[in-house]
Amino acid sequence: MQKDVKELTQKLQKNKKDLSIKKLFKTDPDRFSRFSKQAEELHLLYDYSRNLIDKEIFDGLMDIAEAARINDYAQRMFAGEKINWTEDRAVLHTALRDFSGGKIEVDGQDVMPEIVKAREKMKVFSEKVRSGEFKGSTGKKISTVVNIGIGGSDLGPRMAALALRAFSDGPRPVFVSNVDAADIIESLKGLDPETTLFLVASKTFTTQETITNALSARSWLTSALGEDAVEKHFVALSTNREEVERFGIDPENMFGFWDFVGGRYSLWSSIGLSLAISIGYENFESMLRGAEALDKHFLETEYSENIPVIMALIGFLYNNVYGFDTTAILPYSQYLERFPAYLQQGDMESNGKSVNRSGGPVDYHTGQIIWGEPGTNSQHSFFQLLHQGSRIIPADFIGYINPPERKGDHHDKLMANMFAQGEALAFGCTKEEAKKEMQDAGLSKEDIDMLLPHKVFRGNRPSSTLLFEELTPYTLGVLIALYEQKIFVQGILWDINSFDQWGVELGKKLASRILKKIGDAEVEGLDSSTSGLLAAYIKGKEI
Ligand code: G6Q
Repeated sequence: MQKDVKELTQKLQKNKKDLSIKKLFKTDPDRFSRFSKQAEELHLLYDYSRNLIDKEIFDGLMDIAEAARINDYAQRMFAGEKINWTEDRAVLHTALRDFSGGKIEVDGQDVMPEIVKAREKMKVFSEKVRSGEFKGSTGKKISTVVNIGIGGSDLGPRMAALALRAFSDGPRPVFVSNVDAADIIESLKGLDPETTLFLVASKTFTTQETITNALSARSWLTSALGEDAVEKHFVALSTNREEVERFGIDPENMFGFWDFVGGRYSLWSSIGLSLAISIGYENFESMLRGAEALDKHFLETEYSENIPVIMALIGFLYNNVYGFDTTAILPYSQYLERFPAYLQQGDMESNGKSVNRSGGPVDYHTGQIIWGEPGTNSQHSFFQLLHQGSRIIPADFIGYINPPERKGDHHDKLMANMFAQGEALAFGCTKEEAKKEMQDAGLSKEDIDMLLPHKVFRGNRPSSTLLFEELTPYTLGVLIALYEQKIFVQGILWDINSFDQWGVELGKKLASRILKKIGDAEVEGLDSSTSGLLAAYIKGKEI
């Protein structure tokens, strides 16, 4: 951490108090309005009143935000400065959702004209596929679009395509990512080569998993329709023209983006083409505009009213002052079923670092550990631990006042559960309350005595709630950008580079070394565990 951020954090650690959320609400009838924020332009109500904060802690967090000069760093990112210093790159996924008409320069070159051109190309192509003007090699309309990619080239479009399913009126999107053949085998089952379009999504176009899957898809297609069909059934989403051509895809059918768009931030680029084809370009653009609105809020709102800044600081407080280990992400929307998985990459790949800006080791925890599942299903699985486990796990609830479609009282029930869970976590159930409940139910004294300790909920478990007006492409854009900027702010607080990912390289390198050994049936030069496992694999392999 920068020196002054560290000192202010130590001050918070030293003055750490045993706050009771219940008492905080009792002593301050205005607590909800004090610690919540309605942002009309984002269609969002953010409630952070059920957290372990009081005015003094909140002010302490604001001092940290000031000391960290968050807005200065944000301005530098948005202006195209090369803030990803280990890769010597600008970080401009924000430019992809910029409709202001202004200039953004990287190395003295305005990047906006190229971005506008790329958006136009996506628009024209997605409309052609949707209308049937673009046809497969045998003249048939495309009915299924298969996105082949992994990591940032998969998680974003997959999550968003699921989230916006209710808006899909185009070809069905399918996603293949795992190098496990099961993924492509099962995904291709029942598909018709004549009406299937493959989007090979890979920034580098060298990723083992993606190229392996793309080659299998290619042979599936050509064995049915012949070599010439490739041109009409394969499109590339990439920055690597040479490799795309080498694969046999016409560069005309390549949708580019740039080095300044990190993989896990690339949904806003041509990597989102499967989504644009599925929901239509207008809806896709609306998602970009939602993200743009969030960016504007982030850049122009004072820290004490700034939602991503507050979210980041609360996460920082739990991580670095209270020492809570993990954070649960709990969308009360089936549409957001992949959102926690998406966010795991966004958050943990960005901030799972232990080397600071000056190249030295950090001596504090970085990176929130994120996990979660949609409610209400998760209530029937891990909520037990959230309510009565020995650890405190702060949670983010995400819900919508209006779902894309109402059916009976499903949504009221869903939301009642979400509100109730936050309430139960915060306020729990005292001994007296639990006893009275059992007495009212007519239980014997012995049973009450035996059950009582198990029926008590200590409460005081913090959570925040993001309540959106409705689930639309626009509000999905807001939600994703909100977490992106939260992650960015935390990277500044922890004084790390949130935009590289060297930590994923070693495993890849070792896997390719081992793969060569499998081919050679040679197992020397490895540690005894790796060579033992490998020997067993080679011996038992059925060919
Ligand atoms: C994300 C990472 C990583 C990347 C995948 C796929 O920030 O860089 O998840 O997206 O490794 O890479 P390609 O798009 O190059 O295939």
